Amino acid sequence: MHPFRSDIDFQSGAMSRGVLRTRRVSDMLDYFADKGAAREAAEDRDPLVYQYTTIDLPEESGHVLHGMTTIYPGLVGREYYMTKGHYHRERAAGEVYLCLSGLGKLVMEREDGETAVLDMEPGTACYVPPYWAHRACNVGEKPLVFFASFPGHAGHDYGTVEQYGFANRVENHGGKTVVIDPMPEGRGL
Ligand code: S6P
Ligand code: ZN
Repeated sequence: MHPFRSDIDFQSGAMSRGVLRTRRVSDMLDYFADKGAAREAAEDRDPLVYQYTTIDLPEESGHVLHGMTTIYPGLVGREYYMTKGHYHRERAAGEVYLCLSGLGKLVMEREDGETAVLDMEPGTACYVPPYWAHRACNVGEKPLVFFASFPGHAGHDYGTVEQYGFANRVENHGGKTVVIDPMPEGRGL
């Protein structure tokens, strides 16, 4: 393969090459806590929640997949717009998120119940170690834009998160950002 470059707009998250995917509320009905609010939004104007572009590279070890994500500002019920979130199919594959614009929270969780939440702001690189599911939430008023880079063989497992969700949810309560943790004292695992 020949070396190549791509051009990125830090404000919008647009990338000059790669495969663009979009996620609207209707694509995520089971992901938001407030199912009624999600259904209503989907039936109304079905807003774009996020979009992401991944460079089209062979999904094999040795390559470094990378791409851009833009999560728009907004709420479904009290919950901030967020990505679906996933484990890597190959659990031992980590990832780096570099925030370029906006404000976010990176919600992570392990299958043994361990959880973590990191703040994302322009200039922060967040490390998602192997075995951690990850979801980004936009808690600001403008688009949250970040660059992600992960091993070629990582693959994606969306099914586990779709079925069990994340323990922690990020919500807006009266203008304040709150991380809802159902077991703040730990899960005793
Ligand atoms: C891929 C990486 C990101 C996400 C993107 C969308 O491993 O974590 O590029 O694909 O942020 O999120 P999701 O959960 O819909 O893939
Ligand atoms: Zn990932």
